[in-house]
Amino acid sequence: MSKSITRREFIQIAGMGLGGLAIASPVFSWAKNAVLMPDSVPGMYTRRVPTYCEVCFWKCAGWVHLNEAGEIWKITGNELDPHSEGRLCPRGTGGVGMYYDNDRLKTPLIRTEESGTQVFREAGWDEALELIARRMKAIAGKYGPESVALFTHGSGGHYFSHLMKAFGTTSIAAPSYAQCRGPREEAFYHTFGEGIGSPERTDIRDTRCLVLIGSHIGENMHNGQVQEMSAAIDKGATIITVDPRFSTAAGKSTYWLPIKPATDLALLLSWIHVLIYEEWYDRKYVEQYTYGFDELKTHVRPFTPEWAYGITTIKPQIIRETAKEMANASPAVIVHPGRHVTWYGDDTQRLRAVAILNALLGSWGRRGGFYNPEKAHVPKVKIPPYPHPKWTWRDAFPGQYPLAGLTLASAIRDATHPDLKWDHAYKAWIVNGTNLLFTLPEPRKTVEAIQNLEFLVAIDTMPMEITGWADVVLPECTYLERYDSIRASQHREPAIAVRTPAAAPRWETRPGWWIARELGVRLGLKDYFPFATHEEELDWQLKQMGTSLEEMKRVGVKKYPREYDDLYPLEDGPEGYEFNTNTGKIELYSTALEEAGFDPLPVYTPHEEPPEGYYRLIYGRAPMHTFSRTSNNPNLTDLMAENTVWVHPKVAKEWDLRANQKIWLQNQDGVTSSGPIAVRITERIRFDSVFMVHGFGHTDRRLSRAAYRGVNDAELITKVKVDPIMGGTGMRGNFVTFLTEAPVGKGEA
Ligand SMILES: Nc1nc2c(c(=O)[nH]1)N[C@H]1C(S)=C(S)[C@@H](COP(=O)(O)OP(=O)(O)OC[C@H]3O[C@@H](n4cnc5c(=O)[nH]c(N)nc54)[C@H](O)[C@@H]3O)O[C@H]1N2
Ligand SMILES: Nc1nc2c(c(=O)[nH]1)N[C@H]1C(S)=C(S)[C@@H](COP(=O)(O)OP(=O)(O)OC[C@H]3O[C@@H](n4cnc5c(=O)[nH]c(N)nc54)[C@H](O)[C@@H]3O)O[C@H]1N2
Ligand code: SF4
Ligand SMILES: [Mo]
Repeated sequence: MSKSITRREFIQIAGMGLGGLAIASPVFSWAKNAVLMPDSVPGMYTRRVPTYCEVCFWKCAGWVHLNEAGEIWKITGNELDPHSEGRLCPRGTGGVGMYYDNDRLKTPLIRTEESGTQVFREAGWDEALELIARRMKAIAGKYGPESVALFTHGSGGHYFSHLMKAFGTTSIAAPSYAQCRGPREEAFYHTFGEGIGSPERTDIRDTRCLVLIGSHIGENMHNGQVQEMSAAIDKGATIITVDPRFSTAAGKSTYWLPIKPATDLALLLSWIHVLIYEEWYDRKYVEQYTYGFDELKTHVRPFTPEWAYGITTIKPQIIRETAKEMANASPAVIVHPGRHVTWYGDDTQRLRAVAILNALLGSWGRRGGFYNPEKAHVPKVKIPPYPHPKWTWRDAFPGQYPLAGLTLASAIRDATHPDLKWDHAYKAWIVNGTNLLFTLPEPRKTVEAIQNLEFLVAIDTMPMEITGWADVVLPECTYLERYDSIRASQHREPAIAVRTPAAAPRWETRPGWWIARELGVRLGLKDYFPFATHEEELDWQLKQMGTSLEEMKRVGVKKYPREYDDLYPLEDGPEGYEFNTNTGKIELYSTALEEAGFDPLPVYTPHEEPPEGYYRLIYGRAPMHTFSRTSNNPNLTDLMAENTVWVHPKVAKEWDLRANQKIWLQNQDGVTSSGPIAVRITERIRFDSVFMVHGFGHTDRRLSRAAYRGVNDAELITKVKVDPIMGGTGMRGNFVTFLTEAPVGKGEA
């Protein structure tokens, strides 16, 4: 029996039990693993099984091909799938590497102390699950089940959320809200009465003008969206990209507006000004469907292109010209709502301005603008009602973030931190499929919150930073070794896809569905888990959807006809259309924001500027990686092994930096990067900013290919601007300077 350890040490290496396995294995080169992976000899595979990808949240459906020995060989796209159109992105193809990665978690691990040092010891499933159930019951007995919180991202979310709700807590958070797309969902909801959802309901395929504001499609490799953008370009669409960096998208654009970072709202307000005062907006649509036009017109009167020029550095002529391009394309125009939009803390208001622009252009509900998606309904089996929790995270923040539609991962972290005094407390976290030390800003605060917990369980496939802090680590098998829920995402046409195992789980790894059920049974919640196997559950659901597991294994994807013929409900200007807002209209002027005490029309406020000798830290994606989850993937590290810091030539000259020189970064609060990063000197970044790809700079040495490769942007994000409307964490107000010598205790370049 393990005793409870309160002051956790970060465990980088396995304890004795697993030690032989994990430490003795040399740095596995992909060449070595290739023994398991046959060369691609055409026609040599004998079998294929359907899956949908888990390397990112686009969830493309595909086929896993097996070779004659029955081993996983390659993954290709499913032609019937609207998310992938039969093609996978490089990460999806590289998903094979997740399965073959020998650094994977292999058995359950339990934190223990040996000769004064904390280590993990290998454990059997029974022991690990019993321990977790016992600790959860004890914590619930003492503080209530509400004191257990779940952080989750990815497919397993369904199973663990269900388990938590049955247990009696609704403190369940995904980072995809407060660290990602929360502000855009609330902004669009409070304008059009509906959110954007995923895949985004943007009709890029048929658009004549696409405006990207910090949305770097092409590096942000959401498959269907990238394919549609490329089709739109082929058909002659105008692309306008607003980005302080010359992104891949900027390279394909008619206009690149290298905006001064943090000033986008000024540009948006100015575009609104031009559309209204030049009378380039869709007058009929605005009269028929919107509320608050006169107030908006008065509000934006001062925001001329000349006003915006002084703030954004974008020339007035360009602001007018690009506004005209949008108007010419209207209504087949999309001012893209973006996806990772938690930038500067006024993000809901910035996205409100984006929504208002789209309304003025008449693009919502019209072809080439925003379509009306549908999804297939997946039946749920009858289970007992969930208990009602006595408190939630909201009790820690009375009156704050009133328009947060979902739980804030950052708020649960903050409510666990010893500095926040309130009536309740979080005592245990279950963390599934999210590497919180990379994902949440202010990672030190995350560690301090963890130290304040009585119990931390991490469910992951890899030995990531979060698992190094856990008391119990449960190794999930990869998506290639398991069934998962039926994918029924929104799209133009409802479609479903299934994921089925292409191989047995390697080592002692298990599917999330099984882990959640086994825990449920041990917590006395068996009635909530009526099916003994996931296959049975899927088959039961599929049969009610007019198919079966057996059929789905053959086709992988099935399409359903739309229930209503309303893909573009506002195309012909129907009378009496009701929006799901307080006024039943598209709210240019938001009554909900006004009621909650916020500006009903977006107001520009200047943001802090980098101090002398510092540069704004901006970050983004690379096409061949997803966050921190792929940085040890043998196939994908072959394509890109680490990140670099992009520096403008003028700045490099001032600092006497050479290309590929390894430097350390230090931020405005004196926090220095854990390791060095190579300099990339390029005109593609503004002189006032530096850029890096998120997801590198791992510090867990159990990741043999990723440890200390590049820098983790999150560790330099120590200042956060929280959106008062919905709690999104604005992360782009951090500034860095360069250290060319190794700081004390940080090793060599
Ligand atoms: N600094 C900074 N922070 C950010 C961002 C940024 O760009 N910069 N981006 C933000 C955005 S947009 C988002 S959406 C979030 C993303 O946040 P996360 O989804 O937390 O991102 P990852 O770093 O990929 O962490 C995923 C974790 O899941 C594990 N995992 C992978 N597959 C499986 C599986 O099948 N089962 C289980 N159980 N685990 C699995 C991985 O090993 C890894 O530990 O981060 C946000 N935070
Ligand atoms: N390959 C790959 N694709 C992915 C992911 C991945 O991990 N890998 N993650 C997916 C997920 S969950 C998300 S949320 C999306 C995120 O993808 P997006 O929503 O497209 O992008 P962001 O990460 O917010 O933005 C990065 C871009 O914003 C620019 N930028 C920085 N500051 C400013 C500013 O002040 N103003 C303007 N206008 N631009 C600025 C940066 O230069 C960069 O080009 O990507 C998705 N697609
Ligand atoms: S876009 Fe790429 S990584 Fe994302 S689900 Fe599709 S194939 Fe996988
Ligand atoms: Mo995201």
